[in-house]
Amino acid sequence: ARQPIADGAVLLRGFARSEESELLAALRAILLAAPFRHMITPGGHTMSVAMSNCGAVGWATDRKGYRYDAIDPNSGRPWPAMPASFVGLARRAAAEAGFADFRPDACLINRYVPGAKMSLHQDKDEADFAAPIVSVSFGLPAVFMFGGMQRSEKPQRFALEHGDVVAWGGPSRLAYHGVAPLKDGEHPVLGRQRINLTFRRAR
Ligand code: MD5
Ligand code: FE
Repeated sequence: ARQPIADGAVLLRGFARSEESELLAALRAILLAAPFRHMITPGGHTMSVAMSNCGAVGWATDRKGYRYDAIDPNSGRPWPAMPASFVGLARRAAAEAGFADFRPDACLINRYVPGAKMSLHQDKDEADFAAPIVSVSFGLPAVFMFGGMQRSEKPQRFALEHGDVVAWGGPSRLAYHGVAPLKDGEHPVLGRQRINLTFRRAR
């Protein structure tokens, strides 16, 4: 079902479930070429979320700042290509949410283990905020925090579960958001982790 959760944000419960085995097989192949790593923030903190990317460009952070780059800094090679199954899912989800012709060029892959979190932030390293961001959740459920246009606004909380997809566009594209510390548990498919695919038009 298509569930509006904020101005411009649409939750598609279970949207990725029917293709999960194909998506997760493609994900495993990506991670062999570009394994998860804990990146360092410009402030010198090691992120609790482990990350990788696929696509023409990938998001990365280090002491020098945040950026999108075609090269994986750990391997010196280009990020793995975005599989057709990923592009197709992101495009269909965006269209279902009302965003026609989404052409993602970056897919950030986030891995949360119990205790890992993402503090409130805005996604603003992309060139064009007209394109939505499509996020796909797999594995353990997470409590997602959706704030407003100011960090001081008290965030709304809601659960994101295995196979859920959210398209964030319009006014929600630049809203503050984050993920509460992951609660321990065991997911039948992915075990003790949550994986989130975040599709973006970066360039
Ligand atoms: C996650 N990742 O669950 C989320 C999914 C990130 C990140 O936030 O930056 O890697 S993307 C959620 C998102 C994107 C753009 C806008 C909004 C949420 N929002 O308005 O709430 O690992
Ligand atoms: Fe974000």
